Amino acid sequence: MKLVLALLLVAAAAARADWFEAPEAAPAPETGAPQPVDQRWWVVLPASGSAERTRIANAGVSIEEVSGSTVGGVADRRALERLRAIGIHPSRQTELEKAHLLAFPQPDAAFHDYSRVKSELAATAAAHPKLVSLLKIGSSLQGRDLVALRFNSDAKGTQKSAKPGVVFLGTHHAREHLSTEVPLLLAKWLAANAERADVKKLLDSRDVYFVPLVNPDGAEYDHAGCRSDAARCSYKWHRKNMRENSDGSRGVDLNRNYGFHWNTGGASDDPGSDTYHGPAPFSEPETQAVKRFVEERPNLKALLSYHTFSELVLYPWGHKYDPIDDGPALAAYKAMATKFGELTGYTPEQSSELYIASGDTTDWAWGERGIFSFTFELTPASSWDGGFYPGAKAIDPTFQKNIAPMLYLLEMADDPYRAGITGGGASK
Ligand code: 0X9
Ligand code: ZN
Repeated sequence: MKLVLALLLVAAAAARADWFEAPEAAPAPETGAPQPVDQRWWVVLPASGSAERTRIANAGVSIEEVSGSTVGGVADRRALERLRAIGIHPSRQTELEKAHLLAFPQPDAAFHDYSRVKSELAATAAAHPKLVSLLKIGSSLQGRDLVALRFNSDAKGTQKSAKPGVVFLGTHHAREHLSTEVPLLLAKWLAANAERADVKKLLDSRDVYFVPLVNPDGAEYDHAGCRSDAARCSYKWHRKNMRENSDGSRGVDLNRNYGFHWNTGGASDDPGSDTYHGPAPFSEPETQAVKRFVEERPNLKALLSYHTFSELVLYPWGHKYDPIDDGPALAAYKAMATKFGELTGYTPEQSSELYIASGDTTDWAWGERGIFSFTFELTPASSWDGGFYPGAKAIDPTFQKNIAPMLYLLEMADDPYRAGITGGGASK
């Protein structure tokens, strides 16, 4: 047994070394042979600040990690061509087909697929009928339900509430499966701990929603090769929804499709790119559903959208470098982000410090609706620790770490501005 384990470790180390250390040749120039439209590579690129990262994002790369003066991300052929045209050359480049097999050596049955997310949410609502209700906020492109769990001690289903509202969203990006687990487990935790004095006080005075799976079609597609009986998973590294684009590629980046300063930077015109913004703002049923959900609930005061990975707490603006110009709001954002950082160990920063990207959820929710909105990039910190596919071992610690930030956001939701006055403290 030990020998087998040792052999596996050696094989895994060799495989990792191949992924991370051996630069591969740039893609061959186009020949007569047809190329798959959606072929993509994991690339490591030199970038020493947010302006350089934005140039890379503008070329259509989905930047996934920042490490010193380099970034790692996913690029399609056109993004590679654009990078080359502006003089940026990958120091490493690996076909995703090779990388993804390394990412998950075995199936991860602990992750919830679409049908298990639905059944867990339904079971939670059924077990707590006085507090919890289940609602459908829309349908995905392929017709799957977009399901929300609501916590409100008075109002159920779609009944109106005047209580300050908070919404937690998961998995805009298909391959970020941990961002389904966290809101799902937080919702279950809230139901299980509803009688704890501090939790009860919050739940009596708030209107709370969880939508753990905004992009069910993409998530299902991503793990379709990972049946529970599969010897090895072959996740597809799929990011977008499942829109069939005119060039034969798949998907619109839902976190570039929101209609606030849509397509003004860090989003791609290339349908094959991982950051394709779609043909129009809110062209996708998934972003339309979130929009409608938010617009129908003027009591919403705070929003948190979970993504992976890099361990960051991000706040608007993301479409421009300027800070938000409402001084008290900016002070509140900074204080809350700092508090979130203390509670999680994640790094707080304005979204555009990472890189400019337009059309994301939080810029829209803040810019159009005045909702205090954050993006959490969850565990792990880097691709060395598993990137999008950190394995089931990451679920519980990441969920546990995110309980206190959830309670803090619920606490602050009656008046988020007060964070700027109290320095992030809950009371004035
Ligand atoms: O690029 C994204 O959509 C998010 N990162 S991810 O790796 N999960 O794809 C971050 C969005 C943050 N917003 C801006 N930088 N504008
Ligand atoms: Zn994401």
